Amino acid sequence: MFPKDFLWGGAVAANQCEGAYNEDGKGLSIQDVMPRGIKGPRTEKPTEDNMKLIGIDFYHRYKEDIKLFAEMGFKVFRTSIAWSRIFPKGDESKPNEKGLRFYDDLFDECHKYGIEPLVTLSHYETPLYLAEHYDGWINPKMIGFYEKYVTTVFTRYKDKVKYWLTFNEINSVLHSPFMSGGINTPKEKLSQSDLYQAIHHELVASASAVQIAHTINPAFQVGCMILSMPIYPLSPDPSDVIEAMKQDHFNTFFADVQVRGEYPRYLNRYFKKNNIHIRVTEEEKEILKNTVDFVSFSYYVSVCATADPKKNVRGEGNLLGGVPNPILKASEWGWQIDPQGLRYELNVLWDRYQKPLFIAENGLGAKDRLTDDGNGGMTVYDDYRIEYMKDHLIQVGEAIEDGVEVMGYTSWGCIDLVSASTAELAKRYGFIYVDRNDDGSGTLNRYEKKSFGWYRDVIASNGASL
Ligand code: BGP
Repeated sequence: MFPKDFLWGGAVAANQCEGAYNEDGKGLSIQDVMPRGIKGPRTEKPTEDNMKLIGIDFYHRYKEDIKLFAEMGFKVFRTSIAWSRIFPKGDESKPNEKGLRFYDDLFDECHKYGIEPLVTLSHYETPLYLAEHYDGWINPKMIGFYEKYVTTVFTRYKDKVKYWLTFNEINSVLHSPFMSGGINTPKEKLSQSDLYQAIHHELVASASAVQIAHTINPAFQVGCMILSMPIYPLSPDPSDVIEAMKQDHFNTFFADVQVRGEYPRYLNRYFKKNNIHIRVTEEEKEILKNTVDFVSFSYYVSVCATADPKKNVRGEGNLLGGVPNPILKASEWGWQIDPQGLRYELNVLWDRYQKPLFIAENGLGAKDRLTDDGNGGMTVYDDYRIEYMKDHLIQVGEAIEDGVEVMGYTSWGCIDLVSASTAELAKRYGFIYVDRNDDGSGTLNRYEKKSFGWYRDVIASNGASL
């Protein structure tokens, strides 16, 4: 049984849906020069083939979209604030009023329908200027810029937003230093010490944001957000089990610091072995003690790990790939589908932290086909998406029965948007189809898919219809 105040909803990120990349004083973000996602090289300047520059035009159509979310019965809507709308370069002393006003209107629109916003402060959209002039989170000055930004938005939206997330999938910086950490130094040239120094700065900034948030409004609930991915041993060989444990440490250490307020000991060993040195001041250690109120995470895939180099052939899967599981099927993009892994992950995180959990992302990216609905309209018969979500939500219900405290679930890309990893529009996640294609064609009109009505029923019955 889902708790009666369970927060059902959907999630997007500003850079993947808003478009309007240079309107109303917005500065460039790193996404404006990433036309190929993480797969391809960045460009010097924004180029027309970058689907994110227009996105799904959410910036101008959010009223229509939020109305549709309300029709599905959303209790919560997760989006991010584009940092470069508020501080166009990132290091200014004064914020951009037009940017602030946009989010005022957006949050007001949510409240009109009783939808609670859940806001990610930094979702892969560092101001480009900070990447190019400061090398992103390698530079300790980033902490101050971030503090200024979060103080500005916490103060402005004090009475409009209650739930906040500090950094989207904070652990993904291990894989994508530019996208996740605004680090301009090419990955190949980035030393491990610099990478972990950048991570340290983000962790300090995250803890500092928690402290600032609670000073501005003690009722604020601030969460961390990690890319979660169970790592199973590929075989019962104990060496594989240990390998899986070691790989898992790289996912969990971020949350360990954010939830427990200090670095876990297992990291010391890794640092020593790899000659990694980072600067941590006494003052920073104190700041880290400002721990989060809840733990949020994305869940799409599980992977396997093996100690046998011959079998260690990695596959695809939500930024941090792994060895494919021979038992599981995969999506069209090679992301393996494992609903029970979600129950497992919920139990593991609950046992580890005893903090309320929030599933901030989960969903199926697929190639949808818009067809006649037989009544003069158009729709997508996305039974595969319904099956995916049903299977996963049943496992959320199981975890709740196991005793795990789950606050809510926001399905990723509740309306079609641009993919983070590949920057395509063809990889669709939504309950709402958006007519826009990767060649730039399309009316931008919205159409309800079959899953739209299905999710509405799930929410209306508080999960009983699953
Ligand atoms: C997560 C990101 C999202 C999102 C999602 C799906 O990694 O937080 O921004 O896009 O994965 O990934 P993709 O868009 O690559 O399919």
